[in-house]
Amino acid sequence: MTRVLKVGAAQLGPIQRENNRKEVVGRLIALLNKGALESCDLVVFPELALTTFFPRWWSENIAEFDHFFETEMPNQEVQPLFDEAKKLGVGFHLGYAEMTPDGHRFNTSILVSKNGDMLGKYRKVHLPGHEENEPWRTFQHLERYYFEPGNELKVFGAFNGVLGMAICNDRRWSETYRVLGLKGCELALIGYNTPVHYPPDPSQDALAGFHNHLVMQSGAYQNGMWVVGVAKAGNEEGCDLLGESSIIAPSGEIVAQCSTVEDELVSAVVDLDMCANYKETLFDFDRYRRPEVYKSITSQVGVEIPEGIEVEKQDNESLEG
Ligand code: CDT
Repeated sequence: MTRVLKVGAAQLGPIQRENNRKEVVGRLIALLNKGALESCDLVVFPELALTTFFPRWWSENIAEFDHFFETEMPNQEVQPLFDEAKKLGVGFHLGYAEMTPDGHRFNTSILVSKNGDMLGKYRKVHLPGHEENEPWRTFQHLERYYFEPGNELKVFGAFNGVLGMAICNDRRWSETYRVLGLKGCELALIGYNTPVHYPPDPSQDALAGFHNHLVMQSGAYQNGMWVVGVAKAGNEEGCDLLGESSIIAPSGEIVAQCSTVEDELVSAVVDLDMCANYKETLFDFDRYRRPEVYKSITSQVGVEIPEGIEVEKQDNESLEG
């Protein structure tokens, strides 16, 4: 059985507030067709791929933004994408804002088969930003206001392999990849909307691209899995979003990367059997992991410096002198 598939990273340029679902789905269908022309089995779209990144705005009345959420999937406006997938025989991954029938809001992604059937759903676990209006910021990052966190990192048997999903900020946490890795994940699909400017610490702005690749490349290598990281990029409502969508091999090497901040598809041949090179050697979990030494990872949230360790604060004045 062949364990080789062609994967497309379908980066999106900005989606402005006035862009409606029909326009956006049209762009997704165009990218899906590009993927089909490149013989892709699977095309990966980013986080919140149907709307602008609305958590950048505060609204006193949370329901005012309900029109950014999908109450069912597929729905009438997104159905043409599912139909096109079936027609072309190309699967896809899509991020969107989900509203459940009982009124819960999640930042969600789905995996859809080559027949247009739903294979799996994931709800973002690590919600970054803040929950209250912080008017001092150039723009807000209110994911913790608009969404509830998901509670599970899952894998799915699909495309002849073990596939996992994570969403944007999840990719900065090594726990994400390790939990997926412990479930045998061979290909992690990750969409992101990453503002280049980080208001709490602008010294990180120049490193946004470096950090993006750093976390995904190390996650891939340390767990012997492929990682596909896909951006919504460009200037969206005055906010610059990082591009640099990429396909990363289990070696940690980038094998394909977008070069624009617009709608762009890059693809690569993904050999799932390459994962074994790492999973069965350096990162042979069965043989080398020491879970009894890692207990604090699941029992503790914040930093707890062990008793008896005293850190002397440096006197700033003497430094300046
Ligand atoms: N969408 C998302 O998760 N973005 C975050 C921005 C961090 S700043 C609050 C990210 O980790 O890229």
